[in-house]
Amino acid sequence: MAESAQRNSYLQAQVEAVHRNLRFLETVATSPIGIVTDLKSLREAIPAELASEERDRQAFQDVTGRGKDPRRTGLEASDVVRQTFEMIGKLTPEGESILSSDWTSRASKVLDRITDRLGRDIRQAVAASFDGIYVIVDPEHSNGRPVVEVAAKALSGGACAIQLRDKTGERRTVLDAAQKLQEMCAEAGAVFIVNDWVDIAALVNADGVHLGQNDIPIGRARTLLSEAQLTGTSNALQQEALDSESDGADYVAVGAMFATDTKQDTRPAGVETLKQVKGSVGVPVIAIGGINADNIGQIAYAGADSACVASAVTKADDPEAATRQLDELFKRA
Ligand code: TZP
Ligand code: MG
Repeated sequence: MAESAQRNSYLQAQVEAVHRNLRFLETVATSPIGIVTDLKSLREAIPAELASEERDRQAFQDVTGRGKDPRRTGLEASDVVRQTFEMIGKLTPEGESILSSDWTSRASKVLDRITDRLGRDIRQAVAASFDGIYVIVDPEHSNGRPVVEVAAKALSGGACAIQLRDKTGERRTVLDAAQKLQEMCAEAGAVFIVNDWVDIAALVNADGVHLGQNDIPIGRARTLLSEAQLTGTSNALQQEALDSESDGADYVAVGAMFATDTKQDTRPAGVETLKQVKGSVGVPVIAIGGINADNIGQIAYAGADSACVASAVTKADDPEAATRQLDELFKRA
């Protein structure tokens, strides 16, 4: 008897938590309007006896006032709601359901829509911060210097993003470097992208992963990534960039713009292709390949949102000064 009373109060606390988290989602998932209405109707169908709108709002302010993007907190709240109502279902004795199967199936669909929407909004906001110099660090092209050291200098020089590209290292070495770079980029307010390795991007919670035409397809990569993590692709043709966008790429890189020694077997895709791509996709467009201080102006004029460079920074004697100079030239053009 005592056990059952205890379980009931425990279950009731979970029900109250679902109620509160749904109200929180109403405050962060503000569009489209249909989602808010659906959330409200789900919430109002919950038997939450202790709910207090005033107390909830106060609690939300405490959380959202801490500087974390409320959309990210919203994604976490969606997960919590789903796990909590599933647990309530499992712990409730047969025939005594608190949340009906109709309610849970409706809730599941609404939460899917919310995570889609919040994830897309977050990815778009992150991609919008590709607005300057995006630096690829690669241990094979850093003049023997550790990638973390080169990246630290690029960040001090104002890089908006760092990509870790390592085609030859042991996976654990790549993982360790990725972990460190993720922390450094988060601290600097820059985007961190892992080249090729979707698993490593997922493990270190990188901002995203960069995929070539013959790498894991975006759709498959997405199943390993969180909703908030980006995918970007390499493209040499306008059609490839269009296909990338319709497959869900959050940004497209176009190149090689100019001759490069950093990557073997690149296909040329000059400034004209860059202009065509910029005129035909809605996602940010990043120029790549052989970009340096002499030609970065052409890239900026052609409308690239960002210039992605490896050797112009990673092989410079002073990667910080090189990044700063490229950034100024790019933004001035
Ligand atoms: N993809 C197309 S060109 C290229 C990659 C990774 C190399 C970019 O390096 P660099 O040194 O800036 O030419
Ligand atoms: Mg690749």
